[in-house]
Amino acid sequence: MAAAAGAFSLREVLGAFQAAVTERREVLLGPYLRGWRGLVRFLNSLGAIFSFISKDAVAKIQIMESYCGGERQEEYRTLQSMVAYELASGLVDLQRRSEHPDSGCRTVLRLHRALRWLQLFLEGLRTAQEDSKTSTICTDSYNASLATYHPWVVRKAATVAFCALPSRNAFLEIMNVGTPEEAVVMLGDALPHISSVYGITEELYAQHKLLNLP
Ligand code: 1PZ
Repeated sequence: MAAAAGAFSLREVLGAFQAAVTERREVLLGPYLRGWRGLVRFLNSLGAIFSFISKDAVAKIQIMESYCGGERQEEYRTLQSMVAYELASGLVDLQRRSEHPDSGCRTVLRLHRALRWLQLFLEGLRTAQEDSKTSTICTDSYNASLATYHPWVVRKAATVAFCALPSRNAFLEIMNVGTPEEAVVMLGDALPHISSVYGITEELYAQHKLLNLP
């Protein structure tokens, strides 16, 4: 069954990441943040137990949206222009958070690390056996990515929340893409675009030595 008209489908959300990459391999912040907004909406639909996660994601999306709609919005059109502008203007705290605690560079870095989790998680979901547990796939992806950057208490809370995730088939269905089989096909189409955004960002941040921003 196809997603009902007007219903929220993860297909469009993941499509935003496709729209974020230009021919010149730039990452457009508008579509990137739209993708994140959609992911948060999806996360909220999974239940209140995830709200501590979505609150943090929303706070970061809002920081970025205010730059993108602010006085220097031209500089925040792409990730590349943002990095160039913030670095050239001394707007990034490189050693510890002090004068510029919420630079675009450090804020996107947090989302970027979470995108790695998303990539691993969706790939895990796509390729897992039908009877696999979503919570296990989620925990494994988290431990292989984001967990490294989180203190014990956050890791603990996250792992507890993951237990509330529905079974793999139910999860594929709430994506609202159609049958679980159709959702798997959609993930196969969408994941290369997420990988591409992730790879371009990782390369850009590595080039400018920004991968460990406080
Ligand atoms: C489907 C299940 C969803 C699982 C989501 C997996 C991610 C778990 C992340 C838990 C962290 C939440 C608490 C906030 C932590 C913040 O300290 C860190 C670092 O930011 P800083 O403190 O340096 O400002 N924030 C993050 O790591 C960003 C986390 C964003 C998570 C977005 C998840 C999107 C989920 C999409 C669902 C399809």
